[in-house]
Amino acid sequence: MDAITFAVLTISDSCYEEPAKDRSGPRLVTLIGESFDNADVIASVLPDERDLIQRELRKWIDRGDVHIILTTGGTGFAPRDVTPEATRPLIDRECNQLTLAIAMASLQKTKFAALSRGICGIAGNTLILNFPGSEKAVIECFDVVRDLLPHAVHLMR
Ligand code: MTE
Ligand code: CU1
Repeated sequence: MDAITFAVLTISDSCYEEPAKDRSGPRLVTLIGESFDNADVIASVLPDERDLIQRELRKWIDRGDVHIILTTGGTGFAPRDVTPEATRPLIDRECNQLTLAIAMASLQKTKFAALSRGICGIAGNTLILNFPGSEKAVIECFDVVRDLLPHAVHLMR
């Protein structure tokens, strides 16, 4: 298996103001490192601003060498939660079953999973997954997709 390049985007007003508060982004970076010997990871933090989120996602998609983007945060019902709205226009092909797999596993952990509006889809050669913002949620969601990702990347190459 060739190297997989990941990008992790933390989307949170409070983590943007105070990056030390971000636990889910660094947790995802750690989980990726523990799960794949051959992964490269880039990461950044943005506030809940649709235009800024789209610009960062577009930059990574256009690089052409980022296989997977994991976002964390901004999927809920709060007025400033716009991660799915920022993601959706960039997606060429929605991955509804991946969204469903994450939702089903998450609902077995907590009924509050019904309050995430996160989506999954392919933009160019890049798979984008929206995870919720808590550290607990990213651990649970990453666990669902971990085994699927190498094959997904293989199919997209
Ligand atoms: N999914 C999993 N697997 N585990 C969780 O703890 N928390 C939920 C939900 N999805 C949760 C989850 C909660 S409480 C909320 S409010 C929504 O994700 C939205 O989270 P976000 O606004 O931080 O993206
Ligand atoms: Cu919540």
